[in-house]
Amino acid sequence: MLIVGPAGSGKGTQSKKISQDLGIVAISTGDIFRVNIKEQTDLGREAQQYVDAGDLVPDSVTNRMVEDRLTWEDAANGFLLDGYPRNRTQVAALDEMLERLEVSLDVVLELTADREELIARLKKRAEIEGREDDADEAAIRRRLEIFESETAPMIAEYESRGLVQRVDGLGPVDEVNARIMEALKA
Ligand code: B4P
Repeated sequence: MLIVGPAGSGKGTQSKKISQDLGIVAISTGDIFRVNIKEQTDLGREAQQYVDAGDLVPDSVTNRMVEDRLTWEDAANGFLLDGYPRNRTQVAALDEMLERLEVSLDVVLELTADREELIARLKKRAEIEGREDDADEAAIRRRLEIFESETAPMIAEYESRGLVQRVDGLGPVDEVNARIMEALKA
């Protein structure tokens, strides 16, 4: 399963809940980058400037990282990818990875929310968690722009494959989660 949506739409929040409910591992490319940046690994040093600016980390780096992560034992019984793929190049890479793993994609869950709500949520999180990319207005704008220019066309591609379930991400977390569970039943 994939979970997609603009920054602040609730991807990370909901993927943790879905992972618990369905007993499958949630893999967040954003979280992996943040851990590596904190620990200043080679990957973290490579990714930091892009994450802080709200740009996508280069596809070659991101694809390699996901390909490696999908070979871990905890992904053998199914997985949820949060924040990956984010553009068409990553879709093509993921298609190849899934083919090699002999896994087929069941659903692409798209969370939606209006721009004002997205910005309000990210600013609130900046106060609570102090993420650099939430604290910087230019980085927030950049993330939302990239969603429109690169990720939305990618979602359209999955839509043409009949895989997209769109869920309204507005409202309390538990309400959104209930909507997601309903959509997944369908
Ligand atoms: P991500 O970690 O994916 O960051 P995000 O888009 O902001 O989503 P996140 O999951 O953190 O937030 P959520 O909407 O759950 O990416 C960060 C950066 O990593 C990218 O900019 C890029 O540089 C890099 N990156 C990641 N993946 C990449 C890829 N595939 N290719 C290249 N680069 C990549 O939640 C936001 C806030 O809203 C939270 O504070 C939450 O508490 C709140 N919230 C959630 N649901 C709510 C609700 N219903 N009501 C109120 N608040 C809610």
